[in-house]
Amino acid sequence: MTASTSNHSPAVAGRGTVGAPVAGVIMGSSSDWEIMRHAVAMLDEFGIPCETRVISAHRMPLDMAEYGASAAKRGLRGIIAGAGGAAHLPGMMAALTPVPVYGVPVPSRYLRGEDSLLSIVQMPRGVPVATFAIGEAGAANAALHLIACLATTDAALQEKLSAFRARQTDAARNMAVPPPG
Ligand code: RP5
Repeated sequence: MTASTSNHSPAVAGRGTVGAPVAGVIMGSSSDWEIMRHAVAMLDEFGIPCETRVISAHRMPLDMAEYGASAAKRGLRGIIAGAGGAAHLPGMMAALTPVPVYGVPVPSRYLRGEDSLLSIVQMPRGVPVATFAIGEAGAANAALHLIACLATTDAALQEKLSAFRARQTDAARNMAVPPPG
């Protein structure tokens, strides 16, 4: 797999420099980009070609339906969907496609993203959305989870993931706090 472009405009449709995108990163508004860019950065780090799009569930319902209907045919293996407030996008996307959907609750202005989290995580039985933490960590972890799924059939990617984990372990082992006094 090849590294995708580093052009981080939220309106960019395709990021993979070579090969078709295997991951979609979609969000309800350009205002979600500050959170969702952490998913794209992680996919970039692992060389996963991805595409990004703003698709608002309530403002662009027909575009949302079209994206969902074409996702599998276009070769997407996972869709990371972020939204804030009454966050319908991940659940609706999961209803529109068999491609796994990874939901990222974006912090909202008044309820700090607790509304987004509950909107995404409380899917009724039968149409799952894998739901991650509110904010940047959730966006990065959604990408890592998608990468882990892809790595089950890609030994080279599995090695990259193991190396990533090992670096985190080393960094934690080297952490220090100031001495007493
Ligand atoms: C949701 O409403 C978006 O996902 C975003 O988190 C929130 C605010 O959208 P904007 O008013 O910034 O476009 O649809």
